[in-house]
Amino acid sequence: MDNSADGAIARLDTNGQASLAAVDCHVHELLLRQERQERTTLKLIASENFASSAVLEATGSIFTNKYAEGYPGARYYAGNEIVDELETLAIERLKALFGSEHANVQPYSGSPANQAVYRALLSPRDKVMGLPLPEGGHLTHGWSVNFSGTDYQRVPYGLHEKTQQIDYDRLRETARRERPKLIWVGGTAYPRIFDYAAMAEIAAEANSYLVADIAHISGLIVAGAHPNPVAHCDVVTSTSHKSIRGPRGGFILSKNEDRYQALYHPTSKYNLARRIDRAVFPQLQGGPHMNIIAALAVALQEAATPAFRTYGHQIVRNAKALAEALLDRGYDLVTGGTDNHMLILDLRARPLSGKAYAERLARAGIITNFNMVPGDPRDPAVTSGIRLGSPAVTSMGMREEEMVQIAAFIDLVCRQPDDEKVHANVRRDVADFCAAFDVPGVSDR
Ligand code: DSN
Repeated sequence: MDNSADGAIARLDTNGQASLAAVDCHVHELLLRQERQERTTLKLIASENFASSAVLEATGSIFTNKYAEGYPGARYYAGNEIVDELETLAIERLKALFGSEHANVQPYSGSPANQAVYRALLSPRDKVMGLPLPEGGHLTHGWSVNFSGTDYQRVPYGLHEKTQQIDYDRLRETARRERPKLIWVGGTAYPRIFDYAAMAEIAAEANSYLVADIAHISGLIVAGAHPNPVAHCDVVTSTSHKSIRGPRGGFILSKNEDRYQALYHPTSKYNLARRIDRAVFPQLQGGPHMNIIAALAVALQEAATPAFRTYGHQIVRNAKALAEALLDRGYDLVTGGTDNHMLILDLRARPLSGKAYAERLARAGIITNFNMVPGDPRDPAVTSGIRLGSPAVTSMGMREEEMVQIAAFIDLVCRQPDDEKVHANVRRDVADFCAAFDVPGVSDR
């Protein structure tokens, strides 16, 4: 086979059908290596999952080729009748699943979705309340190095010192005093249920917009394993690739009307839904990624099934089982456990940093991310914690008993962090352990 660049281009030019292996053996080889990694390691990153083969097929489809700036029925390019149907299908499925009045499926991911919320609701320098990153919040909820922390006034709210859960009383006091225009509820490292009803009361008292970021938990919400914030919030944002198991993208749900239109947007001729849409396009983005929107529609179809409901509840059962097994082995967990899909190991009492443990675990085939813990004395690039999540291993079909074994693997490595033989043995055992399970989108292709 002629694998030279010239040979590859010639084949592509003649029929446009050459396979990846024929066109680019380098990328193909990397893909095979990544596939092998996905099949033989434990993916415990709380924000990752395995998209199904159907979702991957739509992601890699010819919808990649279509430019469709604008919205269904109002595009800036011709030939969009089919993708109009496609985008409308995704929107309608999303509205039905979450019970939302309005949906926008064009954000390229979670951070752009959140950026659109700022554009639609606020003016630069307005006050924004959010959970700080070290306490489990997200960069875009007002963290200092992010646009949300530099272009807006940050008013952080925090955790209760003892419970390490959101201190709603203190939050209420701060909101009354500061009167932020927007309050975020959501995060990336918060292992408990969010009390949306309490947050809605607090936001109403302070004339604040309430925006839920459900990127991590959207799959749990659809499955009924976490409360749905839609009724309580003005806007809800999410990524589409975490627990909801779709392609890498984002979406925004909102009410149609703005309850603070007269107060904050008296001269705008657009209601809340239109302002969200206009913030996404044309203010921030260009053409939507129609292949991703197609894959989102597929994922939403999958998420509407009874099997997905079972899956969502099993995610939580697995996270709780993993938490219990680690507590039994003497580990400290932020908040002492979990109500959702993730747990945060607090390693401050142990000799190494979160980063060092995460690196050792990765050598043993256990893929995690190092993470700040509340009150962390270490830098965000080092940290004293590790975040673990159950969505991906639950997609492989693992249940509570496998979580007990995973805790044993983690413990073996963390007890002997500098013993490379232990890492190698656990790596082999983890691969054998994973071989008994299917990996959606990988082993079924
Ligand atoms: N990177 C995401 C996560 O891992 O939670 C947040 O943006």
